[in-house]
Amino acid sequence: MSSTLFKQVLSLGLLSAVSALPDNVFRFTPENIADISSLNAFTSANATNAQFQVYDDAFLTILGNTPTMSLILNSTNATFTQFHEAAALVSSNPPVLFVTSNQYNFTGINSPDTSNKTIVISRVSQNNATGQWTAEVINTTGTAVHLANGATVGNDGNLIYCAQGDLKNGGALLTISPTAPFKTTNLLNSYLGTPFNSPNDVVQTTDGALWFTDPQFGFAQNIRSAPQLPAQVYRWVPGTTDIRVVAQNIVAPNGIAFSPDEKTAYITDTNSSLPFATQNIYAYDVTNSTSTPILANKRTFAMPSNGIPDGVKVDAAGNVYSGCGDGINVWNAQGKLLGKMIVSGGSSNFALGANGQVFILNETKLWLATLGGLKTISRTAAQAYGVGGSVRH
Ligand SMILES: *[C@@H]1O[C@H](CO)[C@@H](O)[C@H](O)[C@H]1NC(C)=O
Ligand SMILES: *[C@@H]1O[C@H](CO)[C@@H](O)[C@H](O)[C@H]1NC(C)=O
Ligand SMILES: *[C@@H]1O[C@H](CO)[C@@H](O)[C@H](O)[C@H]1NC(C)=O
Ligand SMILES: *[C@@H]1O[C@H](CO)[C@@H](O)[C@H](O)[C@H]1NC(C)=O
Ligand SMILES: *[C@@H]1O[C@H](CO)[C@@H](O)[C@H](O)[C@H]1NC(C)=O
Ligand SMILES: *[C@@H]1O[C@H](CO)[C@@H](O)[C@H](O)[C@H]1NC(C)=O
Ligand SMILES: *[C@@H]1O[C@H](CO)[C@@H](O)[C@H](O)[C@H]1NC(C)=O
Ligand SMILES: *[C@@H]1O[C@H](CO)[C@@H](O)[C@H](O)[C@H]1NC(C)=O
Ligand SMILES: *[C@@H]1O[C@H](CO)[C@@H](O)[C@H](O)[C@H]1NC(C)=O
Ligand SMILES: CC(=O)N[C@H]1CO[C@H](CO)[C@@H](O)[C@@H]1O
Repeated sequence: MSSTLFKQVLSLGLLSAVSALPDNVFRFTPENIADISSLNAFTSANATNAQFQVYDDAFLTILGNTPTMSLILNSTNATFTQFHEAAALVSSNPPVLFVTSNQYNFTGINSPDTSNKTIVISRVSQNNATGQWTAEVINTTGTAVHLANGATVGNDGNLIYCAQGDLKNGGALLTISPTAPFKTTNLLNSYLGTPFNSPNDVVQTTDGALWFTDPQFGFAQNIRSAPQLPAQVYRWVPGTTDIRVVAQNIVAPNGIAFSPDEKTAYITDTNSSLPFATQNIYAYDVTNSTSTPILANKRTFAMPSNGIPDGVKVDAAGNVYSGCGDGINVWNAQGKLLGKMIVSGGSSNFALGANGQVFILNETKLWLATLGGLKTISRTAAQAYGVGGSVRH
């Protein structure tokens, strides 16, 4: 091919790719990115017309030709923040996921242990025949779950939950079976005898180890007594005394995830109460320099432009997704922003599912995005990789 012809083909290809963009996709170009007012105006005001923002054309590949974003569930009332955390997907055909609510006031109930706050876990599912979505609050049996937060699907298929604890009970890790009667089993409730602060998010690696974050949100939110441990991140081998602190010097360690090869760990740092919020995603190398994997070479992976990054997940290609103040932000493995799925008001957490599905939690709302080019790893591979444990094909 002559170079002139090649250039024509290239430019035709780009033109058709751009002119073929659906209405709900907006692609930043050197022209519009130079104008900060258009960038800011775009973030929320135009969200209903363009739920997907492309900062790098690699995001077009993830979006596919006809990305969609639809509201699949509202909570029953405006104060019931039913869709807040976890988003642990236990199956995909049809989808079933478990979500944790935010704290909400338990009206009329005097519950001094929790400052009258409650948190519930819901099972979200789709009826295969009608397509109808349902969110049902579950009642667990066994060890009580004190103010649940993040969760993952463990390598054995059980849910592994972080319980933040309350003013009487310390924080804990526990399992919940994914089917009624949702039996719970306590796994761990202290660091070698000292109660955790308020465990927030957990993920399981191939070797079975649980990696989890323990920030001090519980105390800050008046549902836990004063911290007895620094805000830090742990690695624990279930059923053993092998628990180690693997990361410190993070103000509020929150979400945690691994790259598909488990050689990189991502941890979000999220304190929005500081004059300059800590709103970073850190990357670490997972090294075998000791007999046990440890985290080394902490670096800033990304800082979202809008709000704190809360939950974090990784797709099969190693792209990193995080729930931020304007929706889900997506970076490639090198930390370059590829694009955003805009959900006005933001999202604390989400699940990457099969068939390009992304379940996006927005407090009183649950959104479903479908992206033609999103590749998540199969449940079998997820078991092997432990990446969020949140996919099954
Ligand atoms: C979004 O809306 C604002 C206000 O109407 C407008 O100025 C801006 O150009 C729009 N941005 C895009 C990307 O369409
Ligand atoms: C959720 O509520 C909004 C506005 O109140 C309504 O327009 C929408 O149809 C509802 N969606 C679902 C899935 O219930
Ligand atoms: C909202 O829903 C929650 C959960 O069902 C319930 O506890 C609460 O009382 C409701 N609040 C109002 C104002 O209806
Ligand atoms: C819960 O109740 C407390 C005390 O009455 C109040 O300050 C707070 O705003 C309420 N929170 C919500 C989410 O309604
Ligand atoms: C909890 O509710 C009870 C009964 O409504 C009330 O007396 C008490 O002050 C509340 N406690 C807090 C911490 O809001
Ligand atoms: C639900 O539907 C999907 C595809 O339509 C099918 O693969 C799956 O087996 C069905 N699941 C059940 C439980 O019927
Ligand atoms: C859970 O328990 C509550 C209170 O006992 C009850 O009202 C509710 O129906 C139960 N939910 C399910 C799904 O069994
Ligand atoms: C966030 O920072 C504020 C201000 O220093 C502090 O009061 C709060 O406890 C911190 N929250 C967490 C979860 O670390
Ligand atoms: C660490 O060693 C284990 C066992 O030899 C191996 O499976 C794993 O891939 C290694 N991890 C890294 C990050 O090199
Ligand atoms: C689109 C949408 O539902 N946005 C909501 C996300 O959640 C925040 C916090 O509850 C709301 O303020 C937004 O309206």
